[in-house]
Amino acid sequence: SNVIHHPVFLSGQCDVSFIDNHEELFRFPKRLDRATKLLTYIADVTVNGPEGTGPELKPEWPAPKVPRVPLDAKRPTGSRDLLQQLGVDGFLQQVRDEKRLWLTDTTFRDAHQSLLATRVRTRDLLEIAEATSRIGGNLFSMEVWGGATFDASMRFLKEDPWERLASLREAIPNVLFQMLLRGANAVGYKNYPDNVVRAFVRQSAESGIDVFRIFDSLNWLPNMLTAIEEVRGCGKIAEAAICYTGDILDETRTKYDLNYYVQMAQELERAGAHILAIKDMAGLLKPYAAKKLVQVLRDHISIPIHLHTHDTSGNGIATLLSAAEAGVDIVDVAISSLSGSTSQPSWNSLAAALQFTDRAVPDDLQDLEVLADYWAAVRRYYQRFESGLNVPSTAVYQHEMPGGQYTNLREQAIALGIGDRFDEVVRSYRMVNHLLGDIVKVTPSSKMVGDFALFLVQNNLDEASLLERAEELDFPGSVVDYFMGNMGQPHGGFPEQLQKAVLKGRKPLAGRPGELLPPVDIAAEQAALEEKIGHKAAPEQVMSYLMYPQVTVDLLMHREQFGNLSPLDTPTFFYGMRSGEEIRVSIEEGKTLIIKLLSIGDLQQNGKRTVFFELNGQPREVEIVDRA
Ligand code: 3PY
Ligand code: ZN
Repeated sequence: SNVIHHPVFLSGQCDVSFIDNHEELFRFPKRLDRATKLLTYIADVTVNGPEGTGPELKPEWPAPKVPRVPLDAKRPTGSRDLLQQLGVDGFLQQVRDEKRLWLTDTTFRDAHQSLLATRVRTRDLLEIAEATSRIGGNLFSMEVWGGATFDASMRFLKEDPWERLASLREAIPNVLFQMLLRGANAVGYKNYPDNVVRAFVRQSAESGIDVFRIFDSLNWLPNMLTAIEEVRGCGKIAEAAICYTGDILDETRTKYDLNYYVQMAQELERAGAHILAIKDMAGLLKPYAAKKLVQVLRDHISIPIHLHTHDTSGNGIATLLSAAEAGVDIVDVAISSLSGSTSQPSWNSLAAALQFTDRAVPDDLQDLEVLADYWAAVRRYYQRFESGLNVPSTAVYQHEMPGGQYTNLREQAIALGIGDRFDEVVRSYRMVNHLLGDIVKVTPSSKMVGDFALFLVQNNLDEASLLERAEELDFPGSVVDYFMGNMGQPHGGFPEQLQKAVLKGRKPLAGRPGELLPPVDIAAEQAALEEKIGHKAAPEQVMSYLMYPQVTVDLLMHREQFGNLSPLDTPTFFYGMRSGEEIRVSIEEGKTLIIKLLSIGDLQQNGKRTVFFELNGQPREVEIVDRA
């Protein structure tokens, strides 16, 4: 329409050179603005590399095949339709009554959090969403949100997690959406005042979450109650978790024995949990331990039991099968090409293993392969975030590191310049757990153990030298927080001597942080955010700001500078463009930009480079600071 309304065009005096000679056609404020922002981003990432780590030549990958689903065919009735028909209690009764095993697909959340440092972009999820809603129409739920995806999407992918949720919800209306909520820590790394947790739950429910898996990083029940109550109040499903650590079959490890878990499960049922989750975040639940745990829990509680594990040791499928034999109702799996290792066991494998048994799942094995093919191709885009851990590793039984932490801790170590000492970091992680008296390790307690471990390696400290020098050391913030009681109370208490050395005279909190912290004035926070960004903020953005003030402001500023980057394909998003390469970017329905990168200029005195493009056939230049 820019063309057909142009006076020269309307006068009829034009041929094809008309567009070339009238650059003003592309100077419409909004449109040109978006294109310029996009070119600036592409120039920047081409010159400075993925996440600013130095330029890397973009590899050439074959395009993933997106399965063509018969879009006119009726979408299968899914768990979300059932929930709407039957209500929470009726639906969960059906889950209990049916013989089949129910599955949760974690591909959109934990799988990539655990394999690819949480980097999978919304665009790649959306491409396969429609197909998943049909092929996965028999799932109990899809875990699509929460955990580390919330801050990682803002921090690294420059995405708004709420936009991700809204667009997935639209594409997948029939299957329950599940999120991981860290109890009083919501989707952050510290305890928030109760009113923040409640507001966050309400907004998440409103934005499309149906099932909330709620845990506390120290298995400290008081930290879970507010969230459970609020989820119930929203009419959603409250799935409360016992985090599994240790080994219930090992009689020498008495701190977390069978009785410990049974008691906690009973307390959670009494507290109003609709479902009990066994959250085996590190993959420590061995097959025969799973059988025993599920059997005994089944005898002591009546709500459905949902097992979450990680396949780090290679024992994952065996664990799920023995839990299935013992009567577990729901288990977590991931599509095969994003399964195994630090991720969940394979959906495809489990579905095949259960065929022709009374716990068989109704999923079509061939269709699952189609989803797997898509993800196998997409996974290549993220190869630089792979953990390098591609065989079963029983070392997890020693270090007990959560699957979701492994790749992230590795990234942290690289960022600190000790990536080549990652072995030491892992050993140190185990030592820290021992020093702390064997604690439950899951976000944020696991992050604290990780920070502590990195700190020891950076400072060349072992257990003896640490204890000797503790008084004079300046411990990482998360470690101080932990010993202050800001994450809650660990089972068995704090090691007193170390606590004294870390706190250096400060008095630790005695009660529950969420109760002691003054309520946040949410309207005032909204005003503060709006002041910083210079325009009105949506309620969802305010929630992000309450969780991660700086990250949220940075994201919104990034948006101002570069625009919404979701239309960019993932290889271009991470690597930029090769000289001579041409891409098409569909910025909205019917509007496609054709971008060609011609060349990158030499480094100038002012530290900048000029990047030469062609945008829809017109030459364009962008100046970029070379930070590499
Ligand atoms: C998270 O909190 O992000 C986790 O995945 C914990 O297992
Ligand atoms: Zn997990």
